[in-house]
Amino acid sequence: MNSVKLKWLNISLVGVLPFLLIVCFTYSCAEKQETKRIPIIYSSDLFNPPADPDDHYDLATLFMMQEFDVKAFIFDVSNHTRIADEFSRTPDEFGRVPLEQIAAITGRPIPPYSIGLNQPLNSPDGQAKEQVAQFQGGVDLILKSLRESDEKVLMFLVGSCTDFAAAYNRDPELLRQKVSAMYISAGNGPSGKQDECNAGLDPNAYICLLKSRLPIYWCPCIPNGPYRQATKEDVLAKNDNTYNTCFTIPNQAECLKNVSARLHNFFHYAFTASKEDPIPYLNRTPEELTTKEKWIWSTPAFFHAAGRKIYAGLNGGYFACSPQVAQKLGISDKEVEVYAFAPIQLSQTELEAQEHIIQGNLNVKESTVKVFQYIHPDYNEIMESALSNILGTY
Ligand SMILES: [Ca+2]
Repeated sequence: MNSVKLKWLNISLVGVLPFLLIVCFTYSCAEKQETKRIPIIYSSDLFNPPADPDDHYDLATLFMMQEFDVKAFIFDVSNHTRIADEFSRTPDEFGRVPLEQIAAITGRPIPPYSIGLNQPLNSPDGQAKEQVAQFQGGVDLILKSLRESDEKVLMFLVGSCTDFAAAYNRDPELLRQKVSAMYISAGNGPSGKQDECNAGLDPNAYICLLKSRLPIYWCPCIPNGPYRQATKEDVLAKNDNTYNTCFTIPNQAECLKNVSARLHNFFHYAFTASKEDPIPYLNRTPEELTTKEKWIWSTPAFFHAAGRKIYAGLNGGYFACSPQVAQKLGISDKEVEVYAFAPIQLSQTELEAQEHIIQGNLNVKESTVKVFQYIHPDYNEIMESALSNILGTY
């Protein structure tokens, strides 16, 4: 077996980071000011009823953050349309309903949306043009949105990598010119087997994006090995288990206790898999939410992309806000370093490629790929508080 290292020397110019665009975001709705918003293309395995309502938390967070302007929304259906069994979803179950609900709650326009590819790429450079027309709309929308944008666009994926990778493979130069940053919530961290759900849905697409030399912010979801979070001991040891974004909400009703009635009902609709008319449902009298635990992954990617920092509140809890808002709140001196992104050089032998294994070298000063790492032992508690507070602003 040829074991020549296929190095992805991800060292090149990194585009102007989008969070440099951020100015003066204000914390309360009443204080909203006109700001230059960051154009976003978002890909999510959002379903109604949800496969996992973590995507509803992500959707709500995305739309509550005034820094973002969602220009295109891709329904990643790759995990639920491949096999004709009880897990299959029909087109009316794709994420249109929660998207319309959250737009109604936040007063944001419903962005253009489309359904993505339903089969994985045949190879890391696959374009997926052979897939049926019904599932081509997502890639087409990505390319159209980028072509029509006068400025660079930030891309988030919180499901499979399929649509972003197919778009890249069809027009790599367009993405090089127009993508300011791409946040990839997938994988298992710097080295070893990449069998996490989002990475595993399309290993070719995942590898394609990591080696693309686009400005990638890699947000692995879980460590290697048994399904778990990093522990405080891992954080203190700064080991490989800390290179992932996972945190848990121990009690969802508690986390959501300060949200508006309409946002409460948005979550209630999802948690109960309601079939009622979705927009009028937002105005009903709130009923109790589940107290079950929930695992969450993408929140820090949103905060980082918006240029927000994390601060301890004057009366407890933690807030993710811009330095300008922190100054207004009188908490500028209470910034807490909770996570960081580190440059990483990735490589893979042909044998490793067959086994979905990658090797990461963190001992580099620069790379187009930057990997997320927990650096605070109280990461879980801090992130849960910051999420609760941001959702509580609507
Ligand atoms: Ca997801």
